[in-house]
Amino acid sequence: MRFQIRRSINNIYQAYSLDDGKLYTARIKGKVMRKDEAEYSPVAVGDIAFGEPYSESEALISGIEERKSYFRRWNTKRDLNQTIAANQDMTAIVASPSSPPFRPRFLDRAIASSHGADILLILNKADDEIPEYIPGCISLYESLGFSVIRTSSRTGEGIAELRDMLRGRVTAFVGQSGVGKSTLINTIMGTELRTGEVSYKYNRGRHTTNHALFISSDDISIIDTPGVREIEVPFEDPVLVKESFPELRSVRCQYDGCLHHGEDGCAVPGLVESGEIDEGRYDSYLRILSSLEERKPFFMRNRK
Ligand SMILES: Nc1nc2c(ncn2[C@@H]2O[C@H](COP(=O)(O)OP(=O)(O)OP(=O)(O)O)[C@@H](O)[C@H]2O)c(=O)[nH]1
Ligand SMILES: [Mg+2]
Ligand SMILES: [Zn+2]
Repeated sequence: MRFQIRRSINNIYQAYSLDDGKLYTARIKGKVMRKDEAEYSPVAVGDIAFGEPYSESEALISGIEERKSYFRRWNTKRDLNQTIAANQDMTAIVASPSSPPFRPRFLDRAIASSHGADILLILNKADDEIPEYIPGCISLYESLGFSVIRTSSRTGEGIAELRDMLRGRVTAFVGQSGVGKSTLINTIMGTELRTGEVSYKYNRGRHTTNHALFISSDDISIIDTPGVREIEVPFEDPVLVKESFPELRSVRCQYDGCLHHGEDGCAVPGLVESGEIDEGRYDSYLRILSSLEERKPFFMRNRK
């Protein structure tokens, strides 16, 4: 049987059977899938798994199909990659203007943690006062080709437009805790997901959503994910990181496949100097590359 994973809590999954249309509580069969020790959990919400039921409502999963896309982060507590959502058509990165504060470098890391899916940037809580630097920052992302939308669950701004963008596909909502992901999903889907108060003491969310969840209606499917305080890019091929920076992936330097981090004949520093490439974005990129170095097994380090 083939299943779509709809919820994952401590290695127990809610799996929707694509064959009989029933929901099963599923576990991973034995050790077959544990061989990939580099992953926090071998199965993520959105995965298509195969396995067999062993009762009316329980099943064993023995493998997953290759992912066409994923959002994956570095789990700093466990020192492992962790896939948060899989097989989404679009990753919606949700941010808020002030509570919690808007952080472009967070966006850069979130973009670089998503592969194979379109990116949508959502500036939510548009009813809140928008600090002066934000519109310019948003235009930069638009000029790089990212779709951006402003929304508010309070005033309804942008909701109809967002609904249109979500129609007919699967979208994973990711972002800092407290930016209003679950509230937005409730507004769109009419669901009653638990939402929380932003902690004013720290001006950040309180991790109200604690596991990823697949929600679908006739024409819209959404994966809600737990908010994070910080996002770290997973350990992966630096070429993938370069690919997620549109302004860097197209630059041709002296060496083919230049990673733009200090190689001889690299054209990027000049483009940053002349203002054609945004300095903050380039800085984000360099920081991500060095964080990957720290995650590499030592014998692979310092290889360009
Ligand atoms: N001003 C304003 N506040 C909002 C809006 N949407 C949500 N909030 C508030 O933001 C807080 C956090 O909302 P949640 O929907 O729980 O945020 P979340 O992103 O799901 O948080 P996590 O589950 O921790 O990742 C709540 O207090 C909401 O009332 C909005 O459009 N405008
Ligand atoms: Mg939430
Ligand atoms: Zn270069």
